[in-house]
Amino acid sequence: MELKKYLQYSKFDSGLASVLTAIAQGSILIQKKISRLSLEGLEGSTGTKNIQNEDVKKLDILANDIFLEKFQESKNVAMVGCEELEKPQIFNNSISKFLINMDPLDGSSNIDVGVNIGSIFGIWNENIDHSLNENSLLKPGKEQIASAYVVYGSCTLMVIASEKGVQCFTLDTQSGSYILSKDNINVPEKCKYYSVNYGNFENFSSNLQNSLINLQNIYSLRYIGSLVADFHRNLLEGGVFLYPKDTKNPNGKLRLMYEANPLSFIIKKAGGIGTNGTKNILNINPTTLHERVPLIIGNSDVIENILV
Ligand code: AHM
Ligand code: MG
Repeated sequence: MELKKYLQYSKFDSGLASVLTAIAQGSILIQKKISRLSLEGLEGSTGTKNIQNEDVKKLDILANDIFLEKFQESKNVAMVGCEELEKPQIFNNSISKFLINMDPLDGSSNIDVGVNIGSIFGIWNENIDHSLNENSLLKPGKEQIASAYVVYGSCTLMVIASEKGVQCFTLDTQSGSYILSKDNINVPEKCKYYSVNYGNFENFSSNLQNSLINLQNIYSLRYIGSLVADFHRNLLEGGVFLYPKDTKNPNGKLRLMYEANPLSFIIKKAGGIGTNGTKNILNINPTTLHERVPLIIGNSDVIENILV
């Protein structure tokens, strides 16, 4: 079943359906650009740094611009917070108040080397009729009404989570539409993998080092270095992804609003959990748009035994 039909058939709110359709349309344009990356001169950096002082890649900016345009066209998005923008983008033509936090291109270090990358979106609904300001986006993850991600990999997949559960759609590049390929996804009870950047091992707490030694005795290590792709594999196969705090990065690396929250919403709907080591990610009250958070996400029973 095509995404459009699925959203109608499953009686998604029409505003939310329009936001998800905008994500699908944007991602199809980005997938085309990725498949011709070097042929269109889209490899490499812009030579600028983002608000977090990270190197900005040409595809980061292109993906940002494409999704912003699609959201504006949908007229259902009032405001977007984004990894690439210091301040949120406000759309005055909006007819409803969906708020989005997005990482338009996750896994930037893998863009130029042909490895899976993705896009991540958290979706909130602003019910109260008041004007929006910079702080309107700072809502806890538990208030998301839906979240989604796209993986550009061996095929292009879009996963959405909402009150109707978690579904995966595969892009049919011939017809140019997403087709439902997995319905009602639940993380498998049996965990297979753990995913962590072992290069940071020396900087982890001794508790965490011991927990990792326990994990390595039981599970296989898989680490792509694109959160969205590591997460997707673990969601389907069973696994735990860790980007914990360490002595050099006391708040970890990943961003609460547009990486940890959307994926924690999805894993919750699939029966797992996302934590910062001590607290459920979805219960954290955000203070800034670009704040970082340690993230441990996946099979709950395994995470229960990880000490930070
Ligand atoms: P990005 O959003 O700029 O691409 O950065 C986030 C990425 C995640 O996708 C991934 O999990 C992490 O950074 C990898 O970091 P490291 O290279 O330190 O392992
Ligand atoms: Mg990212």
